[in-house]
Amino acid sequence: MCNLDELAEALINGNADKVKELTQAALRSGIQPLDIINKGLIVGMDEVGRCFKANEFYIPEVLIAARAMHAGMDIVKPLLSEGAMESRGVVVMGTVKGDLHDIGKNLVSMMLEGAGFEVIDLGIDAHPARFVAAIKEHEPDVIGMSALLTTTMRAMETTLEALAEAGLRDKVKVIIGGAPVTQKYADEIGADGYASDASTAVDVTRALLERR
Ligand code: B1M
Repeated sequence: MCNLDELAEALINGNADKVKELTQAALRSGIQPLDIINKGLIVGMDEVGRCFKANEFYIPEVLIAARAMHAGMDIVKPLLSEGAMESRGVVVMGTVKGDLHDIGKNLVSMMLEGAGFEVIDLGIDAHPARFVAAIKEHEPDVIGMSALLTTTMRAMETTLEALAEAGLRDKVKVIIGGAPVTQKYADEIGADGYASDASTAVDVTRALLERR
């Protein structure tokens, strides 16, 4: 038998082996894969986000919990029938042109995945044309841009210009973040949202999609 609260707790504790074991036990006891995700893994990751925001957890704990979440997801995802897992939305995420920092961007991506979003990761040094191409290919709800350098944050503006030139700006919401980025800058360049940390990025993404 497996209780999903126990699964969420193992995830919060970052115990990937236990998450694997409890996920398999849950499946054996007849719990549906989707319930394992929504009532176990996502519940756990939500709590990790809350702890991170409250400074009860730091970056290593979040990364370890995200790894535990992936251990469970790897088991249940292949069992979902096509379309069974209703994605909360699709996010194309990238570190902007000229910028090689990806630790924060990866953390944001993992928290979004933990919250049930599908994330398409463009990696680092993502030029505006790559965001444009990814929007055409994946039709995301949101694009997320990360920048860690005062020099590269300007690429957020040029990416928004490229989106507008391609006629795509009103097709997606845009959220930005990274150490030098501020709400003021987001307002200046016309981004739809700004988040100072990975957990807030999930809240802002949810709020942007609710408002559509
Ligand atoms: Co770089 N680096 N670095 N660096 N580096 C900084 C950013 C710097 C502040 C260090 C310093 O001088 N004190 C400085 C920037 C100065 C400035 O512009 N103001 C700097 C510099 C100058 C450079 C180089 C130019 C150094 C050189 O070569 N002379 C060079 C640039 C390379 C390039 O990008 N073109 C460089 C290179 C590197 C490494 C490759 C060595 C390495 C990156 C490795 C990697 O990412 N894989 C590196 C690192 C590790 C850092 C520091 C030490 C740590 C950054 C980090 O990962 N933080 C950093 C100094 C520091 O911050 N203490 C520094 C942890 C991470 C979880 O936080 O990314 O802020 P952060 O993400 C947070 C939030 O910002 C937010 O959520 C995250 C989690 O809460 N967030 C978002 C991030 N993205 C978001 C997106 C969102 C929403 C929220 O929505 C989409």
